[in-house]
This record gives sequence, C-alpha cells and structure tokens, in this order.
Amino acid sequence: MAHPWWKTSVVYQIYPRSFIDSNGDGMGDLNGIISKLDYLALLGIDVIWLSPVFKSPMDDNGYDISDYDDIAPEFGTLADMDRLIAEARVRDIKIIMDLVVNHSSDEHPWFESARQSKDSPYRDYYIWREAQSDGSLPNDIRSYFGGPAWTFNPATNDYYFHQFSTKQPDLNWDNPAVPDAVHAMMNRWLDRGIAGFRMDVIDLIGKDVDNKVLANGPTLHSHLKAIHQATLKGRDALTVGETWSVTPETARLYSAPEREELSMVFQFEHITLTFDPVHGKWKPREFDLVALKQVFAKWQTELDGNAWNSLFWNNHDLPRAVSKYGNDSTYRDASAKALATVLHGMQGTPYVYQGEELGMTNVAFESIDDYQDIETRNLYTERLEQGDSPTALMAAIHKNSRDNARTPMHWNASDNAGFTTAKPWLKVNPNYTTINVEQSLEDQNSIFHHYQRLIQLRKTNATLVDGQFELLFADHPQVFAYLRKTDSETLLVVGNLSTERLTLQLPGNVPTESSRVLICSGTPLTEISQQLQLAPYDAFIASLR
Ligand code: TEU
Ligand code: CA
Repeated sequence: MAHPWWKTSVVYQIYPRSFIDSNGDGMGDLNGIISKLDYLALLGIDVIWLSPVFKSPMDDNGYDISDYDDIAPEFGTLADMDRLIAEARVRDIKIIMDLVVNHSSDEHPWFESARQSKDSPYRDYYIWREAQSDGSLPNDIRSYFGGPAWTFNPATNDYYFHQFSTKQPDLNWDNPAVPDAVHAMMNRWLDRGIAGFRMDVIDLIGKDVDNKVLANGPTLHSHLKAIHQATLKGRDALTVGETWSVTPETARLYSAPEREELSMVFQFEHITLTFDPVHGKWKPREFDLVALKQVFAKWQTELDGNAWNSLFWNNHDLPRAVSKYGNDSTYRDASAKALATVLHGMQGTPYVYQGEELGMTNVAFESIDDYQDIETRNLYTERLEQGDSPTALMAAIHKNSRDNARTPMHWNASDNAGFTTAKPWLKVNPNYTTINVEQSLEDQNSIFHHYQRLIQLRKTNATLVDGQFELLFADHPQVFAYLRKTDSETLLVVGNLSTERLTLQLPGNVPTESSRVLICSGTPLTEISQQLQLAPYDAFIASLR
C-alpha cells in the first residue's frame, strides 16, 4: 500500500529567531532561512516545521500571536514568507507552520476589544469569570508559567483565563465564532502553499475550566474533526498535534486515519520520565534507560498499524538531547550519533531540531539576566520568593531551561557563531568555536554526515518505515537494541548508550550469518556476529535479511 508522503519524510524544526540573522539586528529571520535552504537540502530533510513567525509582542517568542495573517516585522514580510515557500518547493522541501490557537496574544485586536467592555462583539472569544462570592479567584487553576491562570481585568471587573502567561489569554472554543475564524485562517495559509501545521498544545482546546478539565477535554475531538472537515480534507497535509497528555489509547483517537483528525501527535512520555512526579521538570530525575526503552516499546507496539508515531529527542522547549540522554563532554560526538541512530531506527516520522545535527549542547549562563525565556525567568522569581537558593535554581535552569535549545545556531567559528553581525538576542553557547556547521561539513565523519546518512536510509529502506518493532535486551541498563521486521527483511538496531565497553551476546533467534551493516557510528563495521563488541556509544543498523 502506498504511504502518505509524511510517513517517509524527515522533518526539521526551525526556531526562527535563533536560526540565522540576515539583516544585522541580532534576530534570526525568514531571509536568513532562505539563505540556508541549500544546507537543509544537503542534510536531506523533506519538511520544515517553522515555529511561529506571525505578528506578536513576543512575550513567549511568538507563541503569543497578535495577527494570524501577518508576519512579525522582525522576521520579515508576507512576501518573504511566499518566497520561502517557493524557494523551499524548488528544493522539494515542504513547510509546515505552527498553529497556536489555544490562546492568542492579549494584543490581538479580538482581546483588545474583548477586555474593554462586556458588550464587545469579541467578548465571547475569551474565557471570563467573576470572582467567587468571598472575592477569591474563580478557581485555583495555575498557569504553566507560574502564578494563577486568572488575571483581573479592571474595565469589566472580572477575570480572564490563561494557561500560559498573562499575555496569552485562552480562546473560547465553545463560541462557534472561534473555530470558524481558525478554520478560515488555516485555509488562507494552506492556500498560500504550506503543507500543514504543528498544532501547539492542541490537547488543551476542548477544555471545561469550571470543572478544571484542561487537557483532553470533552469537546477536543469534535473540534479536531471540525478542523479536518473544514480545512484538511482533500488537501494531503501533514498535521502533528502537541499533546503532553496523550496515551497510546488516546493517540489513536487523534491519529487513526479513519477518524479524520490529525496525521500524528507528539507524545512526551520519554521526556517526562526524567521529570519529578510531583515537582516536574525543575527537579529532574536521573535518566533511566530501562524505563525509556519500555516507553518507546509501548508506543512502537501500540501504534503499529493503528496510528503513527512522531520521533524526537529535542524541540525548542527541551534541553539538548546530547546533554540530557548522552554525554556532552568526552563522548559528545559518539553519543549524539548513537542517540540519532536508535531514534531514527524506529517506526514513525523523525523530527530533527536545529543544531541537533551538529550535536549542539546545553548552555550554562552564570547570570539569570542572560536568560530570556519567560518560563525560566518567572520560575526564578517565583521560587526565589519561596525561599529556594539562587545556586540551586541556577543548577536546575542549566539542566532544563528552554533557552538550552534556543541559543543561536552555530554556523562557523567566527564571532557569534556566524549567526549575526550584531549582538544576538540571546547569547551564543561559547562552544561554537568547535561545534559548528562549517566544521561539520568538512568532516565526512561528523554528526551532520551521520544524520545525512540516517535520513537517506529512511528513503531507501522500506523496513525502516514499515517494519514491526521488537525490543531486545529489555532489562539491559546500557544498551538500546531492537528488531524491525517485515516479511522480507529484518533490521537489527543497536546502540550502546553508555561510556563503557560492552560485550553483547545476541540471542539464537537473531541470525547474523548473512548480516550487512547499513549504517554505523563509532567502531567501523560491515557485518556483525552473534557476539558484539561495543565501544562506548557505538551504534549501528544492520540488515539480517
Ligand atoms: O508548549 C506547551 C507547554 O506546555 C510548555 O509550556 C511546556 O510545558 C514547557 O515548555 C516545558 O517546559 C507549547 C510551546 O511549545 C511552547 O513554546 C509555548 O510556550 C507554549 O506551548 C505556549 O504556547
Ligand atoms: Ca534579523
């Protein structure tokens, strides 16, 4: 059966303000992206997911939109966006945009009108509640960025609801005018030539705030079906929902093809595994490979044939994978390649976040003033007031701040990593002198070239797309190994995710006599035997036929 195109694609995420600055104002922009399309074509990716470039006061770096139909002037113009779409198409690259419709900016004309009077025609576009009879907040829901999810609006003497910052009021999807406006806007962008959407916190749109049901709410799937009918049907688009609340069971509700909702969702179970069950990401738990493998195996098995996985280690909200799951000092190169290999070997659509293909690492700025992210800054202020020590807070920020992912992309070893000729909006990671595109392109053995080969392999090997997943060595604390099986071929994927040298005896039902290694990192290999000798972070994919 022929696949939808997005099942054989690899997506590259661009965080526009950090990618490359074309006009010397310290901020990445659309013309910068256009100038690097050849670089992306060389890497071999098929789709760009562009984080928001819409008009925005940038309280949350564009995840707070004040005009869904225009481009933020710091990023360029609509004409630049059209050129980006056209220039990408020439290189067979599609563009998907970020759909941020759980909330808008408080500077969106809808909200500016709504907050002025209860009679505004846009009043019902947002969620308003009065204080309780004792004067307290409508309820105790908290915002993800600290503080209550309710902010007082003096002009109307009531509160508006916001799950993110005070400048990101939640839209009221129960008002039919909201989905209508969103559908029309989506159609305008699809007509402009984009290939689909990444849907920001889409699991939060069907909520019931009075009963404190936020994620996976009662009207979620009817909204998604309506979106599909009004915009996606007949378009052959890629849609991926950001859904922190998803389980394998609910993933099928979003993405089983016959349900006509989305192509796939991002699940975060492999991410939240390293969060503290109570205190969340700011109190990280040690990385536990056995648990991680269980999570991946569950998703691989349960979605096979029913829905479709998205595969990622990184995005603009997460710490750098090589720092979190790998080793960003002695084994940076090897561990970045090993992580890539075990991820890209699975069933699903792989996503590469900018700089991941260079093995970019976390950063550790000494001063909180060097951090720009609203979540990070709010957390610091809130926790300091609660009595946490600055040292402990900075340590948590170094591990998990979203700015780890957002430091400017490293293009070369010149000042500011070749990202800008001005002062960058966020400081560069000082390790750009050794980790950068120019260096990676020169070295045939670089992380970049390993990603390039992995991406190529997905296009030439059907088993990598279709094969059924079977976990091996489930309890092994250092090795991630699995099979991918079709009727005609079995692939063996192995990664030593540790700093130790290991010997691994393959089970008898994994025959190696006619094996052929398709890709490897670390120790060079062309074939394998039952007994594997693995150097630290060695990884490979072999065909066993
Ligand atoms: O993120 C959703 C979200 O819940 C994040 O706040 C996430 O919990 C946090 O970043 C993890 O530390 C999406 C976007 O990806 C994020 O950039 C936005 O800030 C957020 O929605 C609001 O639009
Ligand atoms: Ca710029």
